[in-house]
Amino acid sequence: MKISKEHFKKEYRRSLTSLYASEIHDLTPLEQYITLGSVVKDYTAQNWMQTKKEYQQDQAKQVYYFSIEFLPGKLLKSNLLNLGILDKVREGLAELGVDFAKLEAIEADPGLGNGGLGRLAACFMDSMATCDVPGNGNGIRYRYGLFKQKFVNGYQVELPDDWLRHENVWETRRENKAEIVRFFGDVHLEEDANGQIKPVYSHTEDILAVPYDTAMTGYENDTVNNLRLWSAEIPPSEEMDYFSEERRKSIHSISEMLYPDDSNYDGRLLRLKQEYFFVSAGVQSIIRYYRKLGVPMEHLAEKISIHINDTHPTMCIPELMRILLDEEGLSWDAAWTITMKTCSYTNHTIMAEALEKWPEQMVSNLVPRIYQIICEINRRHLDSMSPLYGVNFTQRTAIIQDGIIHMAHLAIIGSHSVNGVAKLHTDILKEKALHDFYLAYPARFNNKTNGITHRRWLLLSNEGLSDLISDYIGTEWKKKPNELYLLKAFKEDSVLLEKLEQVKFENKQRLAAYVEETMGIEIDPNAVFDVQIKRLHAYKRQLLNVLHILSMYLKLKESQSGEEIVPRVFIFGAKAAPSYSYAKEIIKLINAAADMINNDTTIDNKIKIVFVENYGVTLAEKIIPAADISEQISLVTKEASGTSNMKLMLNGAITLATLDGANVEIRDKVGDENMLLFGMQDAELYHFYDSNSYHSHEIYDHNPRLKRCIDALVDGTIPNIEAEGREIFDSLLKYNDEYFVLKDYDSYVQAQSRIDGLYRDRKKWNQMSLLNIANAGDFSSDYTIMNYADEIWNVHHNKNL
Ligand code: 26V
Repeated sequence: MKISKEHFKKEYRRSLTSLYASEIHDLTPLEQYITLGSVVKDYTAQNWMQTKKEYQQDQAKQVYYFSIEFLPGKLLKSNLLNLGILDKVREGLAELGVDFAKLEAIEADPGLGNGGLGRLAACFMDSMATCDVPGNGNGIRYRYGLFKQKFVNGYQVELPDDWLRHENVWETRRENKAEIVRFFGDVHLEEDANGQIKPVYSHTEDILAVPYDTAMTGYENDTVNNLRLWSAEIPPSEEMDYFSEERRKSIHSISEMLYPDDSNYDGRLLRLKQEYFFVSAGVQSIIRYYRKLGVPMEHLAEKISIHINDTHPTMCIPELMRILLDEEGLSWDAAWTITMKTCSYTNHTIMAEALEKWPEQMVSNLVPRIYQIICEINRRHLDSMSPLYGVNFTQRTAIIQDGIIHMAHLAIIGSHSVNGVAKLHTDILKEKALHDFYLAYPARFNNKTNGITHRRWLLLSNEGLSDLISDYIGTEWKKKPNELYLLKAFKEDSVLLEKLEQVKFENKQRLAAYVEETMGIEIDPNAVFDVQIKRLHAYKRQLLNVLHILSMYLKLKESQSGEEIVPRVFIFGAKAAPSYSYAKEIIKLINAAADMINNDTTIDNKIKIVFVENYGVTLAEKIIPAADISEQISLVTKEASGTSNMKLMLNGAITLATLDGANVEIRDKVGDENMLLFGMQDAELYHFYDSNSYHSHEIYDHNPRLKRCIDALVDGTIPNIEAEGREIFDSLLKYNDEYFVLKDYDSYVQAQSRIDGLYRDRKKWNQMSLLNIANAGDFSSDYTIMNYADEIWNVHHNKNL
């Protein structure tokens, strides 16, 4: 975008006059931020309109990415970067006496997701716009995002995330694009005047779905796509009922808050309502757009692709069927062919507890017409499969079994593509978790390894490293991130290696200052910063990390010789689902260990633990550039992909990992020698499962060092640990350690013990770090998106990347 600094300053002044009728220095920082936001939004508006016009004129095929979560992070700086005016705006503001960093800090971080799934959706939005993919996001505008986390006495406490308290400058409410979503009531089929069978509804409860659109700007390409989030409101026909408190509450509750649970499937009616709400509004608005194109319905799949991000939006399939059958009057077979060609599905977890299964009763009561259609899909599926595969096999793939609707089954049966999110994960889907479906529909299964946008996760959050890279290999890599491999040529360049070390050091200093200011903990930027940032889950094994810290600490205390270790700062960021008590106990354990270790003056600050409160996208942007070690230590087969592994690698951290999820692809890129691998591999784990031969007690009994750490949970070693210590102890011994923490412990400690030696050899360390950065470009979500575009959606993208 061609905008001069002077032009920007003029616009900024004009905007603040029109918004506040005040002088610049009379504005509060919030008002200044809103002024800046409105100027930037204006800048995107032209391109936004133009992009929409071009898509319409070209009748370009559009992708609709349906996701119940989007975690975009703050948008001010990313919009400026993508518009190509970040530096100009910063300078312009400085000349006006305004501190950009202060304004940036004011923006609310929209926490409309739990973790990896929602963040992936946001990276994909960024990459679709950048790769010129005509892509639309479709989700829910939650009034409250994921809870704000506080620690009180070491325990997690949840507070509401009132992210819309101040104006959201990025969104545009589009009341004229609202849709009606029907719930409850009765439905029966009747023949209309033309002899068509049509459903007749009575006693339904209708909700108005109002879209709020947010511009998704592409990187220096003038493309602006749309993220559409729906808000539930009272339909105009019911304004008379506005004063019915109960009805008003029940409507608003639909888009009131994000469910904070990614640890367990929770079959609540409100959640099912949320799912149908954004699915129905989204699919209706797609068809409304499509009708205007004047292309026959039979060609829908040539113009529209609907992507189902995990099973939450699976009702896209019966909802599209409903519209094609009931509103468009198509035959079942015609409607089914179109629906299958249009829809595709991504699976994000194999954890059985997470798979969505709804009671038939609940679905038939809440969305009776959708229920009828699901039953018919199921009936036809069974009828067509049984003769080919026999009754038993077919029954295992049924959508409805014993009064339960299996959403993943519906998603697979109604889609032309089913993908996993990393090689290992897709192999597990094919060979284990979804094996029956793979036998029936082998051509549908494919892998799309996750990616991350290198714009947010390097250009924006690590400017020092970005500039250093550009000094050596030019700036082409910003548009073609795999060109980062050019850095490999500088592996022996000691000047670059030292500069790399210096950039990391400065990032660590910045994080240290933040930690000191917000938590009062002093940490030394010369220490190794060892980072584990992700949701708190037993399978991710934060406990393994803590047990190792305890063993390091106890060893340090017990060794009279004063063994020299490189000082270490262990950094954690993690929220636990409010109902996941085991995860909360681990949080308490980490905080108690932090209190004990951080305040023990006898260990000479050799170990520190920092557990940041309220981990989210904004904190990730501060922590990742400062990381030396990336902890990716899930039990093998359990982490579908992981994406913090990619972000940390891109910022030069060394990965300490099991061969799980996308760690496998990271190993394939950087090689074993530039990572710290440990732990069981999948075959060994399956052997334990098959032979039932794992007994954690045996390991405990034969490993005194490990025993000492585990005993510390219950023997009073750690102050302020009580019931939770016992619960964790029991999970490991009495309940046989479901996630094989004890099994992998020795191997983890060994991998950990290599770190000091490697870090002391700074040249070697910096080389490893450089090679990690050089190999991380392939994990840009730009490539992932181009693969989706080519192999699943069959849509246009900018091949020049
Ligand atoms: C995870 C788990 C694991 C513990 C037991 C129950 C349960 C329930 C739900 C979930 C999360 C499901 C969806 C999800 O967020 N998956 C994440 O998706 C990321 C993006 O593909 C991927 O990188 C993560 O590995 C995956 O956990």
